[in-house]
Amino acid sequence: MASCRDEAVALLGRLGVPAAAITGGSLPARSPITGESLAQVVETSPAEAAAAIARAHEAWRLWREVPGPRRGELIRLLGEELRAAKADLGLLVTLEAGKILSEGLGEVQEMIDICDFATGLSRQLYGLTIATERAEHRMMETWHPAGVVGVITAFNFPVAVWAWNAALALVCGDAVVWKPSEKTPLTALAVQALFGRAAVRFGDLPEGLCPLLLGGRVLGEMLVDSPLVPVLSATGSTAMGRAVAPRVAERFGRSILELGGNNAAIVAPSADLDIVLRAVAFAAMGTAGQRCTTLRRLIVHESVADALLPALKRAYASVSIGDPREASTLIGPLIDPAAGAAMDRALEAARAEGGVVTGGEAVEGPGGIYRRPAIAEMPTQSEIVRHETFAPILYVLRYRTVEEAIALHNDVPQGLSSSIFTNDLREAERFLSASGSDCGIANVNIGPSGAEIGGAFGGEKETGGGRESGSDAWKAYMRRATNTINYGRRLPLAQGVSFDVG
Ligand code: UN1
Repeated sequence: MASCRDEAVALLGRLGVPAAAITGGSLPARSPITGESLAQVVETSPAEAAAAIARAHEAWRLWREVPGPRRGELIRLLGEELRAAKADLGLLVTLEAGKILSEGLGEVQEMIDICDFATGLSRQLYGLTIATERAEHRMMETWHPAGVVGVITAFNFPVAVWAWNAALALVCGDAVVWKPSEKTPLTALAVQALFGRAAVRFGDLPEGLCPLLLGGRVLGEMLVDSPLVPVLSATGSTAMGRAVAPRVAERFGRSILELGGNNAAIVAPSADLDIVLRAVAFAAMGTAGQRCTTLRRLIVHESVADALLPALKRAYASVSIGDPREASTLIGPLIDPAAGAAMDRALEAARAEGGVVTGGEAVEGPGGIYRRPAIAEMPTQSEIVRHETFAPILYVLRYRTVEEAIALHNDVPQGLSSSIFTNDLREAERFLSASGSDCGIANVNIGPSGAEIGGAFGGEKETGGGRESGSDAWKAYMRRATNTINYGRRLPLAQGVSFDVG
């Protein structure tokens, strides 16, 4: 295999990233595959960031006047650029975030999908007309561009999460200022270059509408605190959300938060175990356990546990771990040594809490941090099970009644995604009902990860309550106005109030 650095430099050149942006800077870009340095990225200074936010605000003032369908044309062109660059950008995601190539390509596909969605949406930014109590009046609501949207993204979906936010925000008439993870500046630069190509083809895009801020926490904090940023969308840990949300609220900004998950699947007695096995393998081990939707808890009925667990352990033992560029690899590296240490600590805690752990050991790879995914059979839903560790650890719990399973399922602080595997209609509908799963995503007979863009994505409780991507998530990127119009010659007041000055 070529060195990650050589491959990355060639890809960045093809994707249109200027060499000056990735040489001699103070932000190191590393590949988790080998641990090697890929580039020294030039950081954005706080003064440059402040100027970029101010420019984005000015650009928004022009962009908000551009008709929605014309704004949609920009996103249609971005989708075309992404289609043309899919192979290169997908491989760059693999090199910088460490996910296997088919997942790197899948992430770019997710960007293309949201561009298609947003292009259609650009002709459907509609409000309601509402019956009014007054004669010769009309009441309606209209949706207007909100302003600058700040987007803070995590390393694990370094490009797709930006696209969910940016594609919607741009057709909604907003400007978008992006602060990606310090761990993935190169994919962000590549997306910026592709966006630049779309902008040139578009023609008259306001200057500075969509800037990129590269660097550390201080830049994210500028977005959090800026009064020029009415909407802040942040993806990351619950700890990050806890720091961000009150600061945005303090200035009456709006935040869209996608924070930690602790996603579970219930396996009922009637479940099709072949489907369970395949779904659990992808949901729990895919992306080396580093999705916010990763399956972390398997709640198995006691009558099927002894049939399912040996098969699952065989799958865990045989899964191929290593260089994610190899076609045969299913599990790539963890993002960095800290992630490996967090996994080791969590497994120690699981043992201390009475768990029996299979797997989890270090695996020799091409230089990065590689771990065999682990299964931890736990006596109870103890502290470590209730905690999100961003690593491939699947905690297994047993249950007797479906009520007990749903109670266990909901008894964690997070509420992102969930599944039940059952062929019993009553159980499935109970799980999806008001007294079932308390998550933002609840599935039947598929795993909790790998959601499509057409639905609203996000979750409750410590997951933060935000919704991105499909359905009517676009509304969070706009401001709503209620309009009442009098087309008569009298002035009736609402609620029958009389106030006659004549
Ligand atoms: C994330 O891990 O931050 O549903 C996003 C999924 C993907 C997105 C995950 N479509 O797993």
